[in-house]
Amino acid sequence: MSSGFKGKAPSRRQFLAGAAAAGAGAVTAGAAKAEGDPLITEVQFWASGTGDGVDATPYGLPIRFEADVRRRNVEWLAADTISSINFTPIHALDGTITPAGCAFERHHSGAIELRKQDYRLMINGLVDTPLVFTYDDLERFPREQHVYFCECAANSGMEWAGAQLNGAQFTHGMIHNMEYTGVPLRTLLEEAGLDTAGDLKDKWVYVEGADASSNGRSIPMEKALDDCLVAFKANGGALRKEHGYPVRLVVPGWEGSMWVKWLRRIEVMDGPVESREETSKYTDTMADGSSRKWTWEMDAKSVVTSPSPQAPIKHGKGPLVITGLAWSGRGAITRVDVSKDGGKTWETARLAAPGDKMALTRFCLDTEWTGEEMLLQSRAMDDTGYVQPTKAQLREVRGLNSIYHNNAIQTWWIKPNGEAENAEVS
Ligand SMILES: Nc1nc2c(c(=O)[nH]1)N[C@H]1C(S)=C(S)[C@@H](COP(=O)(O)O)O[C@H]1N2
Ligand SMILES: [Mo]
Repeated sequence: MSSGFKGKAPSRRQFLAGAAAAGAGAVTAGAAKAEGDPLITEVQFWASGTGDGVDATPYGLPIRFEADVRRRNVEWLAADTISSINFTPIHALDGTITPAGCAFERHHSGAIELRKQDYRLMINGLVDTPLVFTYDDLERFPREQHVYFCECAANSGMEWAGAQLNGAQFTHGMIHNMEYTGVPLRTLLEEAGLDTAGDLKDKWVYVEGADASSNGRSIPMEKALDDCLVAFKANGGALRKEHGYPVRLVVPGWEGSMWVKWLRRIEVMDGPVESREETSKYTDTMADGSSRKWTWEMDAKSVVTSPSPQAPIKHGKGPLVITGLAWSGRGAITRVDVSKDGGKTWETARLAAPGDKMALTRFCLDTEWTGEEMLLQSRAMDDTGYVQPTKAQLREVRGLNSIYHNNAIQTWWIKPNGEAENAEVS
């Protein structure tokens, strides 16, 4: 292999020098130290012996050095963890798919353990033939695979009154994005037969879980027949217990509360039930005290995940990657703008891939940081033409009494030392 290649390949130093001349700047600053670095000049212990054999971890977990990338809850939010929520560490992830092991959980009466053998799904009410499916039955229907985000309507809810929680994980982490495999709900409803229901326009389905809370929600028939999935796999594998094993409902683009886990019953009805989770909860109290209901779709939203309070800039001025997530429950993300000055001027970010409908979209702005403070914001647009509002714009319409459905623009105050803090410029 002693071809002429060796002589022609640029040395690391030449490469770095070239890169610097091309404007890559301070990314190369550490290179000069390479010569005296024992990590380069000495044989390290990991190269002096052998590593683990193939069966050391039949089902692997992340390496221990990444232990900090984990779900977290905010203890004062709920009296007990069985009816609470934790948050996805979005500040530490990239791409769009959320690893199941750190995807947020929201339970009203704890995560239950339900075996496939004990699983039953009933369809009843205004159907021609009431049916009960086992888990195995579900796997015999034609299936579909789709990537969708699931966002709790309470995501960013604590931020209505002002900047509150210090980290993208806490302000925006009630969201996950997975590839689901499942049977269209339409297929199962048609299997039971909808002639008895008559005109489907004013019909609803009521969906319930097998947990003690049951988390019942009413869904208009139009949505039930459109794109809802009765899902039994996420990210290629079985659903995790905490995400509804063995079967959950996927309601693309609509608030997480409707994504019933441990799905046990679907009743076709001639009206909505107006259950707890769609009256006293998950409605929006307006300025005049009245309540806005049936706000199912999650409006376009985005957040810079890095830099952010839990992901400060540690490398000083020079090349900086600003990255984040954008999504819309009404369709696909078409554009994301980033502002460094609290919304006075905007630059259009690069989308890692064209936005998928009702799925997370990753954006990046590859930029140079002068070392000055920034008021970092992102603003999402979707294919309906909707533009993510500022906090002031949202409050003008909704007042200050809301908890749910806060999709306002988020601001991170980046300080000259690279640290970041939750801030509000409105
Ligand atoms: N059966 C059941 N389904 C449920 C819930 C529940 O407590 N029980 N919580 C709902 C709420 S409010 C949300 S936001 C999502 C959260 O899904 P996740 O736990 O997979 O993140 O599940 C929904 N489905
Ligand atoms: Mo939720």
